[in-house]
Amino acid sequence: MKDVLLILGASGQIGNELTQSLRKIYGNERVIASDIREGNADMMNSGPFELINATDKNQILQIVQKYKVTQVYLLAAMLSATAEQHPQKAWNLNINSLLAVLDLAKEKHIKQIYWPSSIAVFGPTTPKQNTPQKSVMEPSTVYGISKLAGEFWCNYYHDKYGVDVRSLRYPGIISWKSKPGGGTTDYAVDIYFSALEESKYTCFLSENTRLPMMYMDDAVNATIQLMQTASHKIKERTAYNLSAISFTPKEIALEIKKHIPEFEILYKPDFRQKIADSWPQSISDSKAREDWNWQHQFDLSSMTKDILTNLKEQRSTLKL
Ligand code: AKB
Repeated sequence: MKDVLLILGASGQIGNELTQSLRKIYGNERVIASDIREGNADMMNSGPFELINATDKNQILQIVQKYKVTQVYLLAAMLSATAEQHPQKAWNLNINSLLAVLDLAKEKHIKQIYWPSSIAVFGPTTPKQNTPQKSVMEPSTVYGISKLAGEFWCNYYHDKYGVDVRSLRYPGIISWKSKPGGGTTDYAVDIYFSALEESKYTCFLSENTRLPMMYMDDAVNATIQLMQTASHKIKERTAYNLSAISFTPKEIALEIKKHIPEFEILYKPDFRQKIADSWPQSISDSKAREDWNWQHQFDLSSMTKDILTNLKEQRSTLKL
């Protein structure tokens, strides 16, 4: 039987690009996009789309049965900064959506699940450099607490019910096709748009705040690679550390200046500084590299070149 994939949260930053990549691999009709709101024209026009509230198990089940879905990618989530403003809502969305999907797998409606975790599972007491797979985990944000609890729900459903659920601890994901919303690492996306539009950017984190980051192409590849790996090779059923690059606002600004010499950055840290300060500065992902051969492609320089080239091209097409 051929796999049919359902993406919950397909209109979000990662969901959108993941859906497009999966449609290229599995065929448009076998990748069902869904979200609580409609996505961009490319996604809406390239294949099936359903409006779904990801916390509503019955709604998900109806769509699973309608399309004979075998795999669910659950990307719907409230990110770190917004979650601090709405703790209860964040917990409800991040945990109840996961439990709904885990139960569908336990009841044998679906065969495989992807659910993203985050570097936010680590907290102020975790070693900051090269944070290992297994380390102190005392998150100080609602988002981090929900991701840590979620990881252990995944592990529990795998151990107890044999559910094939897989997860990655994403660092900040940087993209140009779709923007993130409500995260602490979002500055590293906004900065490119502002650099091209106004040649200046006011950063909500201080200049030397180092955080683990990754280009969207690498994040999408890692996700697909993890899901295509034979089940017996997946040794971590909480979530895998995943890493590519680490940089500070000052370093990304210097890289942008190589392409836009007049670019200027100002710093006005807000409440997100405290969240960033609680996270690791760099991550060791040797387990992912060992278990399923993970390798990233983009560093800060190649990512910056790729983003600015694509955004410039997009801007000139829009002006035509
Ligand atoms: C956020 O900033 O909240 C996310 C994350 C690191 O998980 N990008």
